[in-house]
Amino acid sequence: MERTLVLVKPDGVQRGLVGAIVARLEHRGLKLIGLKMMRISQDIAARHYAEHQGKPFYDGLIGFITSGPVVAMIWEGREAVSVVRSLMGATDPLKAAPGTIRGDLALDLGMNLIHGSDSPARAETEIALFFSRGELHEYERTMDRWVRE
Ligand code: DAT
Ligand code: MG
Repeated sequence: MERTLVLVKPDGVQRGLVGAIVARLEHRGLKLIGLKMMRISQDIAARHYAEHQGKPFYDGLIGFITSGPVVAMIWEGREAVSVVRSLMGATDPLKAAPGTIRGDLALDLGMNLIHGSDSPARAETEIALFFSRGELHEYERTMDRWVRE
């Protein structure tokens, strides 16, 4: 079963949207297996956003993601990576479709509320960057027995 890393960014925490974002992922049927509030260090931020190093928005991106606490989560489910990406909406909230988290709740390109891993391979790397094994909580839901992989 696929897993993905989700971050509620500092704007989401400060706007009181953690519950709304968690609810959307829960309601879709994804399974929450890890959750913590944390302040992202410069080191973790640089490793997490290494792909954007050198881009004009990089310094602002690192400054923003380290500016306040985030809520980090691991969600599990069938094709969880792409399911979360579609629930998030486009990177620029102005282009995000209504019905998506960014399309309904955000307006600014930097403060776009949520991070979700963009591929299964990236998800594995990001999960290892943010969570230790003991912070992942596996549990059985009755309906998991009938879920196709
Ligand atoms: P996503 O968060 O949808 O995966 P990304 O990985 O391309 O998008 O970029 C990471 C974050 O960087 C994004 O959530 C917001 C910010 N960002 C991306 N492109 C930007 C741009 N052109 N100007 C300002 N911020 C940008
Ligand atoms: Mg990305």
